Amino acid sequence: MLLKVRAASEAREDEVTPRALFLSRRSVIAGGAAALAVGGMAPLLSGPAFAALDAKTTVQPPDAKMDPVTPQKSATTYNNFYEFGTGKTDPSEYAGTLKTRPWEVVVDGEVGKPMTFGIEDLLKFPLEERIYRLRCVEAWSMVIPWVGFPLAEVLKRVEPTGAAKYVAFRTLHDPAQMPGQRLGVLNWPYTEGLRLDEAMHPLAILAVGMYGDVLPNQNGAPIRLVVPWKYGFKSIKSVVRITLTKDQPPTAWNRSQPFEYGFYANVNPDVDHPRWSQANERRVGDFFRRKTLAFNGYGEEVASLYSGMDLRKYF
Ligand SMILES: Nc1nc2c(c(=O)[nH]1)N[C@H]1C(S)=C(S)[C@@H](COP(=O)(O)O)O[C@H]1N2
Ligand SMILES: [Mo]
Repeated sequence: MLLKVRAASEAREDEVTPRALFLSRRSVIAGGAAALAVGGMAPLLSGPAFAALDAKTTVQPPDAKMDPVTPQKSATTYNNFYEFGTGKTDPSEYAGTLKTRPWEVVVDGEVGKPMTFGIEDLLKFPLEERIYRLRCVEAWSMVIPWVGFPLAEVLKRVEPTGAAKYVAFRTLHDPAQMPGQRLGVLNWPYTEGLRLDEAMHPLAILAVGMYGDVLPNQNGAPIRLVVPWKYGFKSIKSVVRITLTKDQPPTAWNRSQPFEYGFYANVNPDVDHPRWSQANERRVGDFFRRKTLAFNGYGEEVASLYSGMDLRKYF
């Protein structure tokens, strides 16, 4: 793998700095990181910010032509989280009703050792910062510094059987906390799926934080998937169940509009959405559009997962 991992040095300043202090520094650090990001140096400078979640390493995604990090304000107020409404500002306005403690994630299905992880257990996995592009199927994108760990770490712990070929994910279903679930815009709960080899890929992470702090509810607290080479809708939020399966699992968007949203949903500038082009995108905050990259720029790492597949058919 091409991930560059930097081990934290012993007793770095950010590990001994009281939280209040480094939080107050964050804006300065974030600004510096964004400015330097053009040169590909940003992740190394974000140390003090992510100590809030005690990330031990910074993993620079292979695609180091890193565009500036999207302002935190944009990434936390321009969201898709239909459980709280279909407007972009609905999640930040209404997701306060989501209760993220206690929280459990059941991991079961075709596994030798089914397990239930409390959120406290999940926060004990070694956390890394990952600065990834997120490319929404609606043709806008952001660059977000996630804090999390590889999904593979959880999957290995439950010991997938030889029959496991896919991984199904499910969001919490509770209309009292998630008022959007009272409306029939999707088949609730929101579900997603990956092939097992995609799920095991080191770029696929479970995120518990962003911008150095715990995930805001609107971004999928307390734990969500992030699969950077796929359209954003694959990155399911507020996950409560992960089930390994023999067969390809049904997924929410594919069920509601199968001709528009495929199971694979790899970012592909050559395959248009039936109602709009996917050839380019608007980075949130930018005026001009930019070209969309195959696999959202992560082709070197993930294209081999799809060798021999017709990606027009398996869109
Ligand atoms: N449970 C759930 N997960 C979801 C969604 C949703 O509506 N519900 N929206 C998806 C879509 S379309 C996108 S683009 C991303 C947006 O993530 P962000 O708001 O953190 O940027 O979340 C994805 N995960
Ligand atoms: Mo999206």
